[in-house]
Amino acid sequence: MELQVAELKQKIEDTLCPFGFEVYPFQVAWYNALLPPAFHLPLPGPTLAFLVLSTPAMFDRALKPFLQSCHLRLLTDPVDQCVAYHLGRVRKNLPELQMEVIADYEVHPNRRPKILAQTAAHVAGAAYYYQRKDVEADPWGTQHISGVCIHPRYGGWFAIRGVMLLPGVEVPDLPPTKPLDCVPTRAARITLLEGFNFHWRDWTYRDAVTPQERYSEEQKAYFSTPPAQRLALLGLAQLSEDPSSASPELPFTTLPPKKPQNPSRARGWLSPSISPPASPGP
Ligand code: B12
Repeated sequence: MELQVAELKQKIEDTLCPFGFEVYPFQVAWYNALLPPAFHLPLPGPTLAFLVLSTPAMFDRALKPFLQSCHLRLLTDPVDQCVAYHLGRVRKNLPELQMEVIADYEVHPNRRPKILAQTAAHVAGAAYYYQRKDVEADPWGTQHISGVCIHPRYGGWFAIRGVMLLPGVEVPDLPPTKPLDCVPTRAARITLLEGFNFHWRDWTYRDAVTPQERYSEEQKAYFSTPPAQRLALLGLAQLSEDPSSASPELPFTTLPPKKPQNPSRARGWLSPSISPPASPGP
């Protein structure tokens, strides 16, 4: 890996890894090469970017302390605000760098996602993106089948949080890293894609490989609970839903709040026949 990339990666990891995140460098060109122009990132191909994902540890190491520190203040999207807070810390620790962050939930006005998180995870070598076309003679006929990324150590027990782009930092010699194909057989890929598409609420697709760590029962309960009741589940309560009670000290330095542009709205530009999940989790 280029020295410059290795140093930057180390600095970002020092900031994020203790809180349960992982980062993987890639070139914008690798991402753009797989996508039609409408999805391209409008930066020179050799521009350096980092894919950011959260591991199961993020819940205890980042989210719970964040919720406790924001106790009784208004949080509209706690997980996204927590991630934004931590990505903001990266920005603060690297003030000499221009940095653009695109979160997984951000969409264009036509509702197209600003970043295809799974394609980015694949080209960054973080997690193999299994798609319908990776199954020979697939059995699904005319059904829409969404693809899913599997991480070699966490299986499906992780979430892709976004990408950090570093305009002006060009790394044409960065060698590409292939993601590990940890679900190599046709039968296992069918089971995986069916689990992700038709039974994702039972969590089983996440065990496509035996993971090093899963979400705890508490974390699963948190993400299975409707957002309005999640704080109470952790023994925390919010005083008021009045936006004027939002604390000016909240460290939202990186990303706008999610509310108007969440994944279930992102769904709208795809097929109207796809039904949204009851409570999207990580
Ligand atoms: C919209 C959306 C939904 C919609 C529609 C799903 C869909 N994929 O069609 C709905 C609401 C149904 C949904 C549901 C769920 N979702 Co969702 N969703 C998204 C979101 C925001 C955008 C996905 C999207 O629209 N992609 C657009 C399509 C066109 O992209 P595509 O199919 O990948 O096609 C491109 C590739 O094929 C690429 N390409 C072409 N050739 C090649 C070759 C290679 C090698 C590669 C790599 C790429 C590539 O080109 C195509 C575009 O032209 C992403 C986050 C994000 N920003 O990406 C999360 C995301 C995909 N969802 C996620 C999850 C977990 C879920 C749920 C389990 C609920 C949950 N949150 O717990 C359920 C699963 C049910 C299901 N059927 O998908 C995770 C998946 C994590 C993973 N391990 O892969 C993501 C990444 C969110 C995250 N933060 O981690 N989701």
